[in-house]
Amino acid sequence: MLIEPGKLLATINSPQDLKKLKQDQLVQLTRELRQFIIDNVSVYGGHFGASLGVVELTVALHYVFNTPVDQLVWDVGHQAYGHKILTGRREKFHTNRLYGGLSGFPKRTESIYDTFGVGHSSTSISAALGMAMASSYLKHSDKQHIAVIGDGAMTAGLAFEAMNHAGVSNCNLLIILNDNCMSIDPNVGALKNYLTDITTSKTYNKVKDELWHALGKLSKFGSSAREVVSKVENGIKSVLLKQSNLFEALNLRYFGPVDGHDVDHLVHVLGDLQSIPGPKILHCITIKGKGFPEAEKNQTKWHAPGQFDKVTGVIHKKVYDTPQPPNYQQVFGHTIVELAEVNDKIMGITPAMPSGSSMNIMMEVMPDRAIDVGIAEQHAVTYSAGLATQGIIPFCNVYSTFMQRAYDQVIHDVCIQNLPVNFCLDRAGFAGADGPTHHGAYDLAYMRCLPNMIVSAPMNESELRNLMYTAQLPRKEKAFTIRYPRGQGVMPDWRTPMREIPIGTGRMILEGEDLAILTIGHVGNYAVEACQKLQEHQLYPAHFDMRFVKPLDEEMLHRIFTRYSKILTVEDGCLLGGFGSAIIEFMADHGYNAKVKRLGIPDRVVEHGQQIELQRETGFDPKAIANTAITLMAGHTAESYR
Ligand SMILES: Cc1ncc(C[n+]2csc(CCOP(=O)(O)OP(=O)(O)O)c2C)c(N)n1
Repeated sequence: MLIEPGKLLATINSPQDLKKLKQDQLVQLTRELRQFIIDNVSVYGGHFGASLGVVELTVALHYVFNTPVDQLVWDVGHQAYGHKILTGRREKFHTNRLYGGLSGFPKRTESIYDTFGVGHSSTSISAALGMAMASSYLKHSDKQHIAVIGDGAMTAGLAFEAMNHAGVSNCNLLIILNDNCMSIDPNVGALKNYLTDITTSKTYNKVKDELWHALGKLSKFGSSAREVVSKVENGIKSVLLKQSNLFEALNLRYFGPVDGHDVDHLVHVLGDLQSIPGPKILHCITIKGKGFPEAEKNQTKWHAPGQFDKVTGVIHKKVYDTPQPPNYQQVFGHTIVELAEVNDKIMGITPAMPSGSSMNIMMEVMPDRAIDVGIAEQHAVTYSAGLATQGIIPFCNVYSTFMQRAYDQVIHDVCIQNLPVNFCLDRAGFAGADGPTHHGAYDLAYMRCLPNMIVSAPMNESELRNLMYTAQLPRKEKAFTIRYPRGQGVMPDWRTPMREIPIGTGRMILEGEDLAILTIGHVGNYAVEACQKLQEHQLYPAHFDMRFVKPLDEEMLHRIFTRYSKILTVEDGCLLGGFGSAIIEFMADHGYNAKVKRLGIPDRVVEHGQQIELQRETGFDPKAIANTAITLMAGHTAESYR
């Protein structure tokens, strides 16, 4: 379906075209850009509210700054749709997040305007500061460097590390704080309260207004602007301002708050800030979902709503005739509540993903026992470790990809101290349309090499429940990782009674001959499908769901290696150092000599697409498993099974 841009937008193929517009045309352009985003996302899906909220900012930034020479860095990048559309990707925008199409995030290989690849939050200030330092070293003194960061992303330690550094630098760095009071869920923590205070404080706004008044005269002063600014600062940025402003205290000049939906004013303000040297921050107030009433009203739901009817605002949901399996996320959310109702030591921790992980279910019914700590994975892990020292049983739920950020905390604060913390790693395996920044590809490998760590993956809903049940049983030591993918399991009737799974035990799914297929986690269901197909070809491999990557079920493996000379391992994780590697290590350590073939995520960056498309591409979908099994068992070529 071809989506037509508005008349003005149709003329913009680069920021150079944008600069040809008169300033009084910008409001019309923002309307058209907003509509184009609505038209596209309603049909093709993707992130929504965040991009709508920065339409005016995006237009103003590209209108004022000399991109791509000036370096514009978007934090997270889920809000950069307007940026993509204005920087030559309008005609391809309908491929956004689709297999082979545009990435949903800024990506250096996609456009010269994408100065830094993003997806994970809170990197923008560090990256822009690095660029600014480089420019200063290379004597590109006129070059501007702008980081656009949300109030949610600002809660992360990394953002503060960067500001701490920026404050003692002399770089041309402009931080734009896009404050909409929202993360995906409502933003949390003391910083949020501070930003609200600063936005509503009368004293503050009086000082601010005076400052802007003075700044408004800047253009008249031409090259003496810097002098004027310092006078203005000395004059009205009083002791009060310095002491009461967090950013000023870090030596960043603070400007704002300004209305982030007033494109005219933004152009004016950004123009002025261009001539103010050194690190500075502009505080913009915006509304997430601006311009689409449903999205403004329910900002969490409309963060990434999927396809919807742009007229009625109704989100399209697939309708099925038969009961469907739940998402693993829902199973986690309900099961932790069930367990916590009986075991009062259980607590839930999420770093900024209450609705994504379904921790919000527990937060709703047990608000004092389930907490969102903000975009702060490192803190979430160490905080959980602290809880564990006092006998609490923490279930720290972190997306597999975001746990990468807290790796040292897992090692230093949990494993070395041998603390019984439970980690539920969500979105393990391919994340799908979010792409390589979000794939949970590495967790099996990065967790299994750690001492005092149990690593498991459920093959279905019931197994997830059992693993969670097992993880909350009294245990004095060892961390316990349970990783599961995004999306549906396989059991419509999933509320099965829970039982303990002895740690380090696998289970046989299918008895067979010649070949043993060893799987870990949800991809075991692909092997089940493959085995059914193979039986039609009179091929009968055995199938084992190993359940634990660490400790491995050694007894079972001894039996397997004694009985089978051909082994096929399947995992939705990286092949280097993952589950298959563990099996080969076992084989080598015990002197077995089987023919082993490993299927999983190869050693390269796998782009975005639906999970199944990516599994097909990388060769571990049901068909690829069956074909590999045929090759191994009968020496046939992979083509023999279609
Ligand atoms: C390290 C990391 N943790 C979690 C996320 C998931 N995430 C994506 S966007 C988002 C909220 C960002 O909020 P904010 O920066 O205020 O931007 P807004 O969506 O409100 O525009 C979160 C938590 C992430 N991308 N990176």
